[in-house]
Amino acid sequence: MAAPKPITRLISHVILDLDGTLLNTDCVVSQVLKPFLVKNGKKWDSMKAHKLVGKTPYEAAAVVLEDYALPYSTEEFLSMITPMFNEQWCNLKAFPGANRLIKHLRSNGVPAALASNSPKSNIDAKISCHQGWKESFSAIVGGDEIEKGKPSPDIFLEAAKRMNTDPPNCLVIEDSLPGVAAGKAAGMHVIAVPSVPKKTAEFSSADEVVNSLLDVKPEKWGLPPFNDWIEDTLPIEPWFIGGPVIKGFGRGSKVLGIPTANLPAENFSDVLSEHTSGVYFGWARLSTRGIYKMVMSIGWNPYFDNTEKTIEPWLLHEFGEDFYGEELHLVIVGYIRAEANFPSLQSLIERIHEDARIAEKALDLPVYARYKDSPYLRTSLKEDNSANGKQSELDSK
Ligand code: ADP
Ligand code: RBF
Ligand code: MG
Repeated sequence: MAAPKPITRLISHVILDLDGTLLNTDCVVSQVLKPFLVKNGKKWDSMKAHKLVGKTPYEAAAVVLEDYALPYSTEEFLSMITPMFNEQWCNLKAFPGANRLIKHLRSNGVPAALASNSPKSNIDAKISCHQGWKESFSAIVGGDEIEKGKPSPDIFLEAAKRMNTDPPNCLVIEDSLPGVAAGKAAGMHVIAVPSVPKKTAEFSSADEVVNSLLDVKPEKWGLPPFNDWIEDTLPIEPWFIGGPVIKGFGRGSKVLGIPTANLPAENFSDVLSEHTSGVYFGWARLSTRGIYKMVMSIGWNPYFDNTEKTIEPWLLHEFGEDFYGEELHLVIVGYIRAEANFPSLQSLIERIHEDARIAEKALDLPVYARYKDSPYLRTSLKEDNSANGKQSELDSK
């Protein structure tokens, strides 16, 4: 890894976007729009969802009306769908790392603001469902409180003003292109956390592009570092997945010399959309063989530029044979890094071996070792038809 650039900026204030940055809004958008479109004889196209990211409700509504050739005015359409959205605000999940970041800023006395294109009343409704959030922001600016929404800089300038600071002191964290443009136009530093996968190239105007909030390194900006990393790993709220081992791309062993026992990702689309791509580790159980240490990547394998998000667990044990079709249960307990591209296959392989060494060692630490006894690793998939281990999560507490 390249040596970190010397700190040339000293950030004192952070401004966070809400939808798509702290809160996973995408699922709600499709949950509301899909049935509405079906009722109107149209079919929801998830590929078009990214066009709505970062827009004000009015702009987003206009895009939907045009894309699906719906026979309503923007006002009519908004009056029909707004109540449906309002019912959903409390169901929005925080992205991994969102709570951690908000708490970190607060406990270190770094003033933070929220700046969202959503109307202020929606922001209030959304954050009221997340404990400790409202109190953590020294300013909250809604799209209805300024003249022009993002990409205009107004909203960020207003947030800085309300925090009594100047734009160059502010670090903006944003998932959308209009948001990044707004932050730069305001003369601020911007970290992009793209919510649309594989689109990092489009974010070149941002000062830094990170894969998820877990990858934000405040010390790069002169802010207090996170101190929850333990020996190159970050403990996470554990999650549980399991299923029969299926055929993958057929290149793990052949091309990399690293076999990965793939799970059917379509069975866990909900769990996967909640968790960001990256390299994780934990414990694995093969129903007829036992429990093993495991290191895995989840995502699009940038080096191979896959079109599907896959789950690639490498069990840290020599088996000497295949075990396709066997039941594999995983409990994922820690995070190592974002998935990355590499200049050569050799450097990818070396990095994966490094991940394995990190996981191997970390799993002996009590914080991670205790999950070896998770009931989920003992239950049979047949008993747990949900196959996403939701109920087992409670058991392991
Ligand atoms: P595929 O592309 O079909 O997943 P891989 O080359 O990645 O093929 O090999 C993965 C298969 O190898 C697994 O499905 C499993 O049957 C077997 N295997 C053997 N040892 C291991 C191991 N230590 N970790 C994961 N899979 C292993
Ligand atoms: N693929 C990538 O393109 N980039 C990565 O950073 C990456 N990290 C991985 C880390 C681990 C621990 C494992 C097991 C795999 C990783 N892979 C990564 C995935 C690898 O490309 C994948 O297993 C093969 O493509 C097999 O399908
Ligand atoms: Mg594989």
